[in-house]
Amino acid sequence: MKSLLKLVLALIPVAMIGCNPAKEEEQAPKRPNIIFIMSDDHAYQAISAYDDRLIQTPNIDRIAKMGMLFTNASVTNSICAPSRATILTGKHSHLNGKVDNHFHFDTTNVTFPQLLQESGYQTAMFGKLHFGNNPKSFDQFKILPGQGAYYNPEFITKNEGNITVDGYVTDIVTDMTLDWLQNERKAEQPFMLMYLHKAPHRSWLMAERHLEDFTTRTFPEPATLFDDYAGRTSPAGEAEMNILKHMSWAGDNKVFPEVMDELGIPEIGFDKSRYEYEYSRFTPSQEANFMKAYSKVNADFKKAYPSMTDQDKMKWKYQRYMQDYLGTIQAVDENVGRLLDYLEANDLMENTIIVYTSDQGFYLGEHGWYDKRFIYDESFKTPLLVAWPGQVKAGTRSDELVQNLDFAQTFLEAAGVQEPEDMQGESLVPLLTGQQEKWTRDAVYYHYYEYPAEHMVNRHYAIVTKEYKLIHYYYVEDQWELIDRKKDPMELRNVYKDPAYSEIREDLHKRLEALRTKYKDNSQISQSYINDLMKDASDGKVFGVTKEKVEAIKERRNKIEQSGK
Ligand code: SGN
Ligand code: CA
Repeated sequence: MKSLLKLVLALIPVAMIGCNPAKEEEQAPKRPNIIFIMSDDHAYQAISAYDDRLIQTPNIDRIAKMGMLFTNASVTNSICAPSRATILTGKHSHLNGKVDNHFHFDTTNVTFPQLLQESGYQTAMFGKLHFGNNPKSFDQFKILPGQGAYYNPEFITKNEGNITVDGYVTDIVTDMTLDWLQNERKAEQPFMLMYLHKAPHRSWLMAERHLEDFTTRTFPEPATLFDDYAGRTSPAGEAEMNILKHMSWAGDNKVFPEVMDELGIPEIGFDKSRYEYEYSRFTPSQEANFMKAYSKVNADFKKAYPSMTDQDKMKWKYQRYMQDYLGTIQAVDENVGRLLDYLEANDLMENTIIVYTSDQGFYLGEHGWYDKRFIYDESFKTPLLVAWPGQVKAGTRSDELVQNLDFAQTFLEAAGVQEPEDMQGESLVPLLTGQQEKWTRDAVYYHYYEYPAEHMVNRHYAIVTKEYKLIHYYYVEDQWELIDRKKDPMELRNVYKDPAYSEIREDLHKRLEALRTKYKDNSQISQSYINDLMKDASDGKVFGVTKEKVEAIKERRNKIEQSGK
């Protein structure tokens, strides 16, 4: 029945040819437009619809007010390009092949925009893709090369070659989006628009208009800012994403190099080429505004630094981090507001699905961290807000275990297009439209691969239920973690060896194996993805991975192999 409906809907554009459009509209349901808004590294802790302790995001919150907010949305692999590949293909990383940021996306993959375009949708993409190649099946695109830049950024475009646009990236991506809606959108076709922000990605350069306000704000600290990583297996303590130990004083915290020299502060965690790429792009007047705002910050820091303890430094860096990170989000929120206003003013709200999400979550000082990659909640989960006026009840919430894996099938079902059999997600349409009883998922699967790499987060895979996480750290480790999500929401205690959990542990092991079978993952496939990254790391081609680190990894690998695991 469902397939028949899909077939009928899919045939609509063909059937419409030569028909009286007015009559047609009366007879056939109009296929919805789809606007997919995604930011880069936007933590749900930094959206006021989830948590209003850090920032107010009234415009993003409008989407939640109009529709549904998901409290348990997660990603299958918490890193940028792999998340995007999963979104587009509806497949886990090991099947679409994009397991890390390092290698290019395989464009022979079938993607949902391709299927929508073939079925009569007009498609457009603006902003960050990060694939190493161009998006396929888009009628229009203007994308940032790689990570892109915050100021006066370059774009790779479908029709104009490579261009550089003056201004601030979040505003520009929105200008391009609105311009497309106004001037290129075809009224006779439904559209699928991907509006993809670079912000709030590192190195957190906010718009000039927010500098004064945000560089003087103070934010509450998370309870686990001083986590000592005891109580878990070794990967948490080995990761290089601690705010005090790894966040760069200059590139991230905006301490002027001359101040660092004067105070004798050695730089840490610093990718000089990225810093230069971002900071060399300012116009003189942009630079002057930056200097003005950060001169005050630097002057205060210079006075305070000599008497600062490590604890004080951590607190100071956390505040600096939050000021800049949240400053970039203020512009995202304003620009989402511009888009929503446009849709309202142009009668486009009624038949449009609007999604707001991030490519993954992010640590805002929890566990002392920034960045993502781990399966602990702040980076495993991701914000997800969906409006679809007329279909989704306003102001609703869902705590179901949904994933970025589900978008492709959700959009295909909404558009009445048959999903390919090998897609691995589940359409969210039942949850969105109040048919909760059709949703049966009780666990999700996760697999992170990018190691060795910047931040040095070990490879791991896991099963997550509403109550537990069972995590296997493998490759340079062979360690298991069991987290009781209800009793230990801050995820500080591994209870894997606690006899009180033995039955739960055994049950989760079985369910994890069943999930790996269901999703067609196994250790042979993982192994096939290990060698290429290790080779590039050995050749010095992976940022943050020194020769010494490679040697240490090889040694640990030998031990594991000798033990037969
Ligand atoms: C850059 C960042 C890292 C970040 C990766 C991946 N360093 O390399 O901190 O983990 O991107 O981010 S930076 O100094 O260059 O900003 S992702 O969102 O693209 O996956
Ligand atoms: Ca990201």
